[in-house]
Amino acid sequence: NLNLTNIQGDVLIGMKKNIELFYFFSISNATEFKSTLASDILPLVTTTTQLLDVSTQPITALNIAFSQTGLIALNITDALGDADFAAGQFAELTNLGDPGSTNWVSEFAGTNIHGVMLFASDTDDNINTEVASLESALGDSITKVYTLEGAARPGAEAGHEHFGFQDGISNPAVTGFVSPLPGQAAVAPGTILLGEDGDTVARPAWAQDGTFLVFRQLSQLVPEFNKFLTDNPIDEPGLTPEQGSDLLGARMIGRWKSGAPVDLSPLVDDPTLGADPQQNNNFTFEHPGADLATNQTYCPFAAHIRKTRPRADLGTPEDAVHHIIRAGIPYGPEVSADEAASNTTSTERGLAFVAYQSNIGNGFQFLQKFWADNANFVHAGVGLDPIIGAAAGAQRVITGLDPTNDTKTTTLTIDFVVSRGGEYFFTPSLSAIANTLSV
Ligand code: N7H
Repeated sequence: NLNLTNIQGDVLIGMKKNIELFYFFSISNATEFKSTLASDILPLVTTTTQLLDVSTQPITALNIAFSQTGLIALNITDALGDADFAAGQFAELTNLGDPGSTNWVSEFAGTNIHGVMLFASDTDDNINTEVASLESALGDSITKVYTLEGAARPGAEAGHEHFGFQDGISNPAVTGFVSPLPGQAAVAPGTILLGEDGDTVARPAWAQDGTFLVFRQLSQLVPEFNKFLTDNPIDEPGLTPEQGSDLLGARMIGRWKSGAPVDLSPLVDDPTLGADPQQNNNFTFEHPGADLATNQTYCPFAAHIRKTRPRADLGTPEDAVHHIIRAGIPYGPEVSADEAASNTTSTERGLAFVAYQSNIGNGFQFLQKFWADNANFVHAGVGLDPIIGAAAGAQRVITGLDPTNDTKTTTLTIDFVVSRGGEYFFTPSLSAIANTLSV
């Protein structure tokens, strides 16, 4: 049984709030910081148990995580057993397909960020109040390096990311915590949590029930994406150009805007299916009478959700380790009328991407580098993931997006998702904060 009062709340179920502030800091005075960590921060750190029930959810939820340089600043020298975490994200940016650091937020370019606090609530006021109170308790023991505020999109777009697609549908079910819904991947707790069943790496005892938090600020060129869809409708008999454009978008993701998987509803959106948790994950890409290795009439091999979770393409049972729990949130304003009319982004928006896993090389990095950025995964010549696949800024060639012509290639001359960088963090258990990090 997992110790849910010891695991920070965002990891297994997310913060359950509409606004989330990522507060990146560096530590200037370790002794003072440790003392405030114990006295003021730890009592506010939200546990999994607290988030499970609406009645126990705090007004403002708080989680905290540390980079490798942050642990060193706290004089914690035990190796956590993760080379990617130890190196930091900046050292690895070419591994992720980023075209150097030109697009990186300057504060992420380096190893100066020691930690991040995640504040989540339903109003800015609540968040500002808690930030001000912690800042005053922390005094000059830390320096604010950078902040990014994410928020659910307004009205009917709530829960949808900026391209317009329902997000947060498919996360793995951690065995011993929840039972999987139909089609949901079931993973051993050790795939996400250090020191739990299924984690095969040697870890210091205090790291148990911690996890690695991958943060990425991923900007999205929404008007440009929409223009691409408008210009390249799939010419399928019976579809209007607008429906053909929607179909192209759905095939790039592998789901319609409602969340309905194209594998179950290949030609039109089906909002009832999209909203039904018993059905919206219940597919494998296998179909009677169709060859799994070649058929793309239901879902392209390159589709974002097929690249990042190939289901039956990798055989059954599903692979055990290449899974992450995603807990990101959109940031930035809605597309303005000017941006829509000019098909050009002028104000940054995107996804404050958060992924949890016990092994960054098996999790986020594997999905990005060996799957999304790999033109020959899951089959030779498939091309990159049209959403997140990156080739250091070079154009991307993708096959299979047109269900009427499997061999037709689509060339994407720009990336619709542009990495602005990020960092790798360790989200410790509450007992690790109490007994190791704050002493
Ligand atoms: Fe993705 N999108 O809107 O296009 N993602 N993602 N992602 N993603 C998913 O199933 C999106 C990113 C995964 O189990 C959905 O919850 C955008 C990175 C995985 O079937 C949508 C960005 C990585 C899944 C998006 C982005 C992943 C997934 C469908 C960046 C890892 C689950 C909704 C701006 C390296 C696959 C859902 C499964 C789903 C979008 C980033 C991974 C709509 C816009 C960087 C594992």
